[in-house]
Amino acid sequence: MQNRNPKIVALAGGVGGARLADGLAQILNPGCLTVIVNIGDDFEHYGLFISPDLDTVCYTLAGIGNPETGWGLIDESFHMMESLRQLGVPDWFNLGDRDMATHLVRTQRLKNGESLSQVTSDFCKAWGVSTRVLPASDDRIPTIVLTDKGSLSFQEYFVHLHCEPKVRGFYFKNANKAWPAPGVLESLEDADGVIICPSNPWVSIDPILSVPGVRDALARRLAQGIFVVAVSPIIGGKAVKGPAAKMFVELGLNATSLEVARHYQGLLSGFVLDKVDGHLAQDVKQVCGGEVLVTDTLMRDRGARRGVADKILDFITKIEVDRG
Ligand code: FO1
Repeated sequence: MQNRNPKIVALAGGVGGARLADGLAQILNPGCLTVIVNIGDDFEHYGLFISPDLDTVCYTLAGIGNPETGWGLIDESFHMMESLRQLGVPDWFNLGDRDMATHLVRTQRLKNGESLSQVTSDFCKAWGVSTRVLPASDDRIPTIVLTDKGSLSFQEYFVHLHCEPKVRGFYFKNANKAWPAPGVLESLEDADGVIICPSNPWVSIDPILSVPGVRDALARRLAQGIFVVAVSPIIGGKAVKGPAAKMFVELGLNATSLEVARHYQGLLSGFVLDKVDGHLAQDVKQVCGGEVLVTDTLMRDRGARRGVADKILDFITKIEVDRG
């Protein structure tokens, strides 16, 4: 990338995506980073509209996210949950007392007819987040997890049933009728580079790619020569966090970075492997358009997030320069 301030678009889901987005935001000048976030985890609970991945990304970028869980707020309490339990309502989804403000205001504004992207933009201003955070769509596209226990809503599968059912497939309900949120296609058309964050390919990234126009925009930009790189969420055959590796195995695939690269085949010009998986570099090169970065990709703290982001941006810049 010739220019100093590359315009980067990051596709992100849960915790891994939020962490890399935070690393990128620490390096890139304001206005250079757009994060397009998964909304397939969104659901209605106690009459509240809850958008977990948007909140995880925004809280992490704002530096107020709970570093242990990766979701919800730091310094949180759960007194409301105790009162809910006394009232005998389901208590498997923990809503923090501070976090409740987000769900109450989002629900009120969506019921007043505002869009999820407008609410998200105002929340970012309120939380001091200068990075542009966009929901993949303002429409509802709930991820349905097809399992040996039947079709489950994402949170039912992920939280209530602790990812135990065996997955057979995924369905992004109403995706074919959805529209990309304002700015999503524009940011991809304007990007100097796109980074697919180390999020779950099946239930964080695929839902974003299922929004009509997004996958085509990515393929078009790739053909125009911009750099599209994916970062593996699987290291040494295990997911850093969550059920990604288990899902690959249950779908009859190997739980490896190579399978992750294959999952995105046709959309990539490069791939980022953790050092533990350096032996897969040659095979991954065949699959992902030839450029592979092997580095330490674990993001244990904010400094490590910045370090990983720095190496990825150098990687992209180097390739852009080599291509001339
Ligand atoms: N994940 C859990 O495993 N248990 C919870 O009780 C839980 C509550 C919760 C509340 C608000 C929120 O924004 C996220 C929450 N998450 C919880 C995470 C949520 O399930 C996300 O969808 C996953 O992190 C996947 O991205």
